[in-house]
Formats: sequence, C-alpha cells, structure tokens
Amino acid sequence: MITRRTVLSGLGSAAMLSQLPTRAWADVPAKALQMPLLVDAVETGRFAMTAQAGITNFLGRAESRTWGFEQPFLGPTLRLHHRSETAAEVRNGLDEAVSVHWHGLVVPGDVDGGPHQLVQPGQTWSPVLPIDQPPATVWYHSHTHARTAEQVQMGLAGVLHLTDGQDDARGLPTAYGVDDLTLVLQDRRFDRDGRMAYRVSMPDQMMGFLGDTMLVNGQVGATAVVPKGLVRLRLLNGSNARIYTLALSDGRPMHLIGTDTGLLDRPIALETLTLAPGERYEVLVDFGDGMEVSLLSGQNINEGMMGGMMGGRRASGPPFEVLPFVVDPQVPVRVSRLPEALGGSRPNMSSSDAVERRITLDMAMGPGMMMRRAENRFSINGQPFDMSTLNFTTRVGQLEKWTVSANMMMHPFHVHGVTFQVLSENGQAPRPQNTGWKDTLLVDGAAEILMRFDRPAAEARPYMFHCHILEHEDGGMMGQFAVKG
Ligand SMILES: [Cu+2]
Repeated sequence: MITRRTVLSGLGSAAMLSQLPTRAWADVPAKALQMPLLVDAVETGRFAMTAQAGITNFLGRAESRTWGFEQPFLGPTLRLHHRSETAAEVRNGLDEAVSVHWHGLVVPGDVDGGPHQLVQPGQTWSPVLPIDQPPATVWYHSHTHARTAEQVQMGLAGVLHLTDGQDDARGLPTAYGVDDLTLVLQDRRFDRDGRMAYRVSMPDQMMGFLGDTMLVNGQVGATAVVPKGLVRLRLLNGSNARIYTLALSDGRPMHLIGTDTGLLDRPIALETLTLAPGERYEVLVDFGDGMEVSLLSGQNINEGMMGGMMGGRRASGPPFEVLPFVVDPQVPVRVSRLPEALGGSRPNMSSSDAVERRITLDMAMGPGMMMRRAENRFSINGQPFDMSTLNFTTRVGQLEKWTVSANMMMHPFHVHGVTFQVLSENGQAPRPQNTGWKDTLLVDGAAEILMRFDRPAAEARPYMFHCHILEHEDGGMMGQFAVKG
C-alpha cells in the first residue's frame, strides 16, 4: 500500500486528511513543487537533449543512481508548435542503447522512436518531426524492447506540450508552473537506506511493478503553490503499472478539458478521474476559495488474478495523498472563470466502412507462466512480441475498428501513430472521461476503438501496439504493424 513517507507520514485516508488542522500560509510550504525545466521550441523549431546518468536524493537520506535527459532524473518539458517541422536531436550519453518514443505524436514510423530505432551509446539520433495535429499534452519515453520498464523507472521520460498559441484566447491558464502545472505522477520503491530500488519479483512481473512512495515530477513530499483562481493540471501517469483514481480531498470537481491527444469541445465536471499508465488528462481546478486541498488517489485497482479470483477488482486500503495544494494570495490570478467552450473537436467518425480487428491481451497462467522466458509471458492474440514478426499491415487513409479484450487484469492499451475514438466500453457508451481523442485506453473487459491511419510506417520501421503496464510490454504484450503509404 502506498503512503506519503514525508510531510504526512502515517496519514493516508481522506477522513484523516480532513482532520488535519488548516495550516496558515506562513507555515508552508517547506518544499514547493518544482516543474520540469521548460524548453520552448515553438520559435526555433528545434531542440536537443542528452540521455545521461545522474544522482538523485529522493528522500534526503541516500543518493540513488538515476537517469534523465539533460538532468539527473526525468527530462525537460518541451513546448512544440502543433504544426511544425521540429528538428529533434537526441544524444545517448548512457552505456546502453535507448530510444525516444514520442507518445501521442502522430508522426511517421521512421521517426516514431520505437524499439527499431535504438540510439547506441555515444550516438545521436536526429529525427525531423512533421507535427500536424491538435494542441495536446503528450510525452516521450524510452521504448527499448525488454528494457523499457527499467529505463523509464530510472527516469527516461518527459512531457511535450503541443501548442497553437490560442489557449489565452480560449480562456485557459498558460503560465507555466504558475497556473498551468505539469504533473508527472510516478510511484517508486526505496530500500531501507532510502535508495530507489527496482527489483522485479514474479508477482511484480505479473501485476506490474508498484511502488510504495509517491513522486510528482520526481519529488517526494512537495506541495504545489497555486493562485487563488483557476489552475490547469496537466496530469501524466508516468508510472510503470499503477492506476490512479484521482479525487480532491473536499470533493470539489475537476473540470476535464483535455484527453490524451486534444481538448474537449467543452469542460466536463468530474468527481473522480481514472489515470492509467501512459494516459494524460488536463483538468481545471478552482482554488478561488483560498482553502488548501489535496489531490488523493485510491489504491491501485488492478488487483488482477487475486482480485479476479475473488470475483472483484476492488482496491484495498484507504486513499493516499498524491499532491497537496496551498493557495498563495500573492500570486496574481490570471483566470477565474471556467471557459464554456474550448473549441476542441469531439470525435465523430463513422465506422461503417472500417476494417475490423480483434485484439486479445493475454497472460500465460499458472506454472506455465513461470516456465516461460521472461519476454514470452505475455502476448497479444496468443503471440508474444517478436521484433522480426510483423503482425499486420494496413494503409494510409484506412479506417479501422478494433475490439480489444483484456483477460484477468485491466490493461492500458496504447496504439502508436494514431489517435482513436472510443466507441464502447463493455457494450456501453464510453465513460465521460473517454469521450475525447485518446491514444491509450484502460481496457477492463472489452472496448471498441475507431481510428484512421494518416501516417506511413514501413515494415522495417513499424508502429507498436501494446499494454502500457511496462512489465507486461517488456514481457511480450506488444505487437507491430506497418502502414503502407
Ligand atoms: Cu497489461
């Protein structure tokens, strides 16, 4: 079970949190949440970053070996124009091969950064990204087959903001780190000395690796300081396996404004928001009453075999704190009214002439699981991922309807090179949070998704489709496909 080790050690439940005395502004915060460094490539159309090793002291007790881009852990937030030819330069300063996949960018297979585009130690990869898609919060992370889970755990991930420069006109907060917060949610384990530890047991591989300590932007125990107005939270689940069910401690709404790959037409007020690995959601929260409030999460809901055998998938244990907020009345308020319309287009594609595919996310069970090689324990349609096997080919302009089924556990399903619309979840209309454009969907049972491929991917540089529980992905729950131009 996850708890906050610092600041609020021992406190975990919403009820207990609500018993906390209201702290005066002068008392806090000891440790204000920091944003990742912002690199603005909108004007220049280019950015460069180096994957490097570093040292991070997460808990103030011991130094951990970590990896990052341009910094010891994680990477900068890159702001890119949503219609641009952006020149990227990724240097590998580590001593093993890595890749950089632009998760949510709809770019051709040869610059997608999947496992066929490894950057060897000392080498530089220089893809030009032909970006042409709606504004969104997307991200980047390493995607080296069978090494993704550990490389991301070590810190090879960061956030991309795709912008059209119109968010002020939309009435949305845009001041980076002031009223526009980028929040990378991750859980990690630490050993007795306080060093980050990634040791994967058999249950960890089955369930996905869960941490016991919450990190936001790589920081433990930080408090976000916000103005007395509307604040935009760009939430990324950068965890290997943990699914967050987010809510604010006093029950105030989160106004959903954007899903993985674009803004909604208008805000949707939500009390809880499920955030699975790989997903992004943008919400507005009103801090106009000046009260402090905490972002909480329920315990991981993906109990898998255990939960499945017990006939349920309930989370066990009380909610835990993800991030406390305090209001600083000195910070000028830029936005205080919720915008009525956001101008984002809600998906509306007809599925009448779509090619249909069935995708089953499989786990080997019982003793068979143990006997298989680590990278063959999971599969899609019975086939564990194989770098040299193309699972299918489609073509540019093709509309496809996929029925995706998840057995035994929930699996966050991600497709490269496309954004999709959710047609149904278990035969019902999609949940409100899944009514916008998506590239990753938490499949719990069965879901139908609809998409059109607009970019090519050659057989030698195919797109991936996979579970975003990274231990499952590395364990073989991945496939690849080409898109003929
Ligand atoms: Cu999975």
